[in-house]
Amino acid sequence: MSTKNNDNQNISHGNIPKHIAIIMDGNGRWAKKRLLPRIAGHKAGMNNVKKITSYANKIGVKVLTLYAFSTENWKRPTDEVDYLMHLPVNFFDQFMPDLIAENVKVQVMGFTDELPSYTLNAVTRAQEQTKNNTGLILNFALNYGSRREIVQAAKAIALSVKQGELDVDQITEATLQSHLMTHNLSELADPDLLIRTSGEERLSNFLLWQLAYSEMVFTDEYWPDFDATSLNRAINEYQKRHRRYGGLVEK
Ligand code: V07
Repeated sequence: MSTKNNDNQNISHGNIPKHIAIIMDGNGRWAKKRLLPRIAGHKAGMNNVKKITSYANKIGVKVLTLYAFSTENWKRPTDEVDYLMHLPVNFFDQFMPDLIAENVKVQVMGFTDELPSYTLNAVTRAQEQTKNNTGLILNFALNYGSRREIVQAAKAIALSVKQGELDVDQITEATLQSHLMTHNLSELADPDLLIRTSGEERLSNFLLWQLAYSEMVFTDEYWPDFDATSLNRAINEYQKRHRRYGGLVEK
């Protein structure tokens, strides 16, 4: 079966990427273009998170990992950081009933102990309220940085060796992988597709280990303008690069 939408993007429903990761860039630029304050862009970006989540769930995506706040974002002006830290609260006040109805499971990964208590409360509550849901996993990267994640994994592994629980020769890629923040996504830990909006073509310290084999699609659209058609276009690009023939992947 294939679906054709109004932008002429055919997506094949047999080969939907299971795990899509998105760097949601361009919210500030979207606002500037409209002579609005940056925070108006963040709000529009947040509303778009809900739209894309519902659409991705509908077409059968299993995991959506969204880069909401990086460990570098604390360097932004205080009032902007303050606004951003309230977005998880606003997001759940506004969208929680819909997400529950849509069977979405919310997860958060990052150095969450450094978040303000109101932010941490909101994300804890959301994870709690959706923990038994079986639909799409909406995985927010919040105060996340990939190098720090890898350092944390290395320290934990070193400690296991020091305490005699692990032999150096037993350390494998699987050991490292099991200490990353994506480990509880199990076989879905590595994204099939990375999308970055707003024209930048860098990883910016996002999922460095996990993106080793992912297809990457970059688009000039600003995140608040990235809609279902845009997602279909990215998936279509993924499917063109990644065709399956009877379970074999032909590159
Ligand atoms: C944020 C909106 C999307 C564009 C990128 C920057 C601004 C949703 C959340 C969120 C995070 C965790 C959670 C529930 C919702 C969010 C931040 C920024 C910090 F459990 N959007 N969004 N968090 N933006």
